[in-house]
Amino acid sequence: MQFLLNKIKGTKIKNLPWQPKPEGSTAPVWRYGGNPIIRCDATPTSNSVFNSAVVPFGDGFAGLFRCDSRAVSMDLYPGFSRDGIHWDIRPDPVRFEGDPEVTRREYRYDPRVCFLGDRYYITWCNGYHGPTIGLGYTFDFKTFNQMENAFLPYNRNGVLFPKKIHGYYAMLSRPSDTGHTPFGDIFYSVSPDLTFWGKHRFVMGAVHGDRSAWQSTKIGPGPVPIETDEGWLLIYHGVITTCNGFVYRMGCALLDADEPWKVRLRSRFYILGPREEYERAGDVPNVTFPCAALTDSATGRIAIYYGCADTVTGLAFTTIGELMNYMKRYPL
Ligand code: BMA
Repeated sequence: MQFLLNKIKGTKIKNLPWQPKPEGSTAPVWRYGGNPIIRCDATPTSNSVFNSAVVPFGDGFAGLFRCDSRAVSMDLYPGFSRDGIHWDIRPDPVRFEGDPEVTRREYRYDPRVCFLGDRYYITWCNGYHGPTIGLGYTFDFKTFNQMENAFLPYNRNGVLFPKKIHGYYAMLSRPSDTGHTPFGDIFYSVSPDLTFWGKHRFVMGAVHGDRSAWQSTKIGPGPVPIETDEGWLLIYHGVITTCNGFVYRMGCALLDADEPWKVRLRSRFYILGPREEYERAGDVPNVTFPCAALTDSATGRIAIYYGCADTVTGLAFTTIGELMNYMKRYPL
């Protein structure tokens, strides 16, 4: 059963990385054949390179990569690519300019990058007496400015919307605890200036019970929401607690265009989960964790970048039509 052909709004990316869906596949998302695209030792000191954020930049792409070092410290490293598949990740982490109280580094991980107005904004999980949402910007991925942390600790997974909504900057986030957080729902907050955040709204939560157990422990926003003709398409992660620990999979939802805390559609089934060896085995087994999506408005194609088992970076593909059909066919 096919539904209406939906459209992605926004820019065209002519050189979006892409492979067609394998013949006979019934999955809404399929992996790049050359996965993982970034190995754990991509920089001279890295132990692992995973939950990472990429955007179109110049003739190619740029991004910030979560590299855990061989001291097993967590930081963000800039990287550049011509094709979105082969990446040159710089050997040194970003250095932020800004108020020393805020730039004082405890740890940084799980970046998202969002082009908005004239610059690339960066959000990440920032250590400041516990995890909170760090916020900064760059124009060139060479110099970086840090702003105030968006929220009080504790929070992970802060994701900006790529345009202002009713005149306000808008962000999804997932309040947490200081540990590995056995709970977690997604909230929406707005700000007039990217410093003061408020009007917090509940968006959606973990699904308790058996109906959609892959997202029964916690959920968190993934890539920057994708603007479509029907609302905001959100790819997110969902977690179940098993006897061997957490398992991280991906799902998707459609948020209202004007009031994005209202969920219009949400998939009951996950769209991608740990299946391949590099997703199943690594420093943290059974994790597929999306942090970025490149989209092409001309074709409706979507390329998802995701961390695999907290060790390497994978690439997967889908289209707006695939995800909309899946949500409408298998609604929560
Ligand atoms: C979360 C974050 C992610 C990580 C996941 C699985 O709390 O630390 O970066 O991928 O756990 O370990």
